Amino acid sequence: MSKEEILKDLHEGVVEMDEEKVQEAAQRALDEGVEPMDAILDGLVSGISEVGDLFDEGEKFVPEVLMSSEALYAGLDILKPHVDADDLGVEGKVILGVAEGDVHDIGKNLVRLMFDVSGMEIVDLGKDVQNDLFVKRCVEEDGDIIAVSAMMTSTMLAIEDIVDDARKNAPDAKVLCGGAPINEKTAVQEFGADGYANDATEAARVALKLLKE
Ligand code: B12
Repeated sequence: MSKEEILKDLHEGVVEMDEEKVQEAAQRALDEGVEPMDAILDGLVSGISEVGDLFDEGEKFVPEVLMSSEALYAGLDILKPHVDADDLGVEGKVILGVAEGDVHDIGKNLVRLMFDVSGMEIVDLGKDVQNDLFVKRCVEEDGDIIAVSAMMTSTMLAIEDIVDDARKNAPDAKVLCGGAPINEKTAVQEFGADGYANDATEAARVALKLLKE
């Protein structure tokens, strides 16, 4: 089976909410030597992006999107342990979580994966994290970076509060944020964050830059 066919199966498995198809394709990707990160990005993430478009068009509904994300996670579980450690030599501790009121954690988990393979230490607070917990845990854990994910226009507003809290109570920590409704301008100019990234690979790069500042 060619790489293209395997990626297509991963993509289709996510769209079709077919956990078994995704698991089989993920295993085949490993057996056939497909780069695990390619399988994740060009198969699984590409599939959930199509699901997002179908959701926007009213062709898919929340329960189906949820089943598609479960299929994505089934593939991620198989591929994740095989992602090559691209150790960027980053030494730092990141406090990571999804903003209050927001349960979208697929993006956050991919960011976590990239932080992980870059050599960073991660404290994962999970999803729907109370605003004040980010800075509180950063102080307790002596973190270097507070990384906030927000996927909704309503929940992204939490970032501004977290930045204010950080400036007062954890002045040495850098705040990094990301998520679909956010861009560099909103993140840095409006919310006052130190950094923004639009995908997981870039997130690790920006984190590295912030740690060196
Ligand atoms: C999957 C999904 C769900 C799943 C979530 C499952 C899960 N465990 O995550 C379920 C079904 C639960 C869900 C529920 C809802 N959803 Co929804 N959902 C999506 C969907 C289709 C895909 C999101 C996703 O996972 N994308 C794939 C990942 C890989 O991309 P990503 O998250 O953007 O992450 C990347 C980057 O943003 C970046 N990044 C992300 N986080 C961070 C953090 C840092 C620090 C950095 C540097 C970078 C970074 O790197 C990531 C990896 O490359 C989007 C549509 C879309 N097109 O985005 C809607 C979407 C986000 N949902 C939406 C809505 C409205 C809802 C609901 C309110 C629906 C409802 N009526 O109940 C609920 C809300 C629940 C809640 N309170 O949070 C809206 C939000 C609209 C808005 N702008 O406010 C969207 C945009 C759909 C739409 N067009 O209406 N949803």
